[in-house]
Amino acid sequence: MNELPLEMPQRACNIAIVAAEFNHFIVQQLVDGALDALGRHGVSESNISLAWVPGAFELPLAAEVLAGKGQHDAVIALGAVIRGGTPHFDYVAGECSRGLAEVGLKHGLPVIFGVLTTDNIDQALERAGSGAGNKGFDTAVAALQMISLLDRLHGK
Ligand code: INI
Repeated sequence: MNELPLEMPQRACNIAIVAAEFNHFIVQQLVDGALDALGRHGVSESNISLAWVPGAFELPLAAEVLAGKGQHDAVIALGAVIRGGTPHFDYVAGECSRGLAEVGLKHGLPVIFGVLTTDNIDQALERAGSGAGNKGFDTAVAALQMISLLDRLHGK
């Protein structure tokens, strides 16, 4: 059997983060978690770019433009869509996830879904805490694991 386990990349990586300003107090914690994870895994700050968009609905377009530049090994999209906060939760969350998946498949690039979709603020805060309970941290780890996997699948 040829098994490809989850691994961290053995090279320098360029990472783009796109983050939604809406529910900023939660999303900033996701950004901090992602930066923490990238730093712990040896990604230098100069190899990370961070772009803010107004809300989660705008994340796919920013991800698409960044992916098209071909300068990044992965795009991490961070946001928080809270059901209680909007009557159009399903449209915002649905279009965001659909759009991000489309960008990843179009460019063959890891586009990582770090958008919280919760019923209320408490659930979002639970997932944006410090350390292990931070979805931003997890998404950064997933980005690095996918970079490593794609390197191996491409025979690099
Ligand atoms: N954007 C979010 O990121 N989270 C939300 O919870 C949210 N709510 O509640 O509406 C939200 N709306 C804004 C949306 O993403 C767009 O920025 C806006 O519709 C302009 O296109």
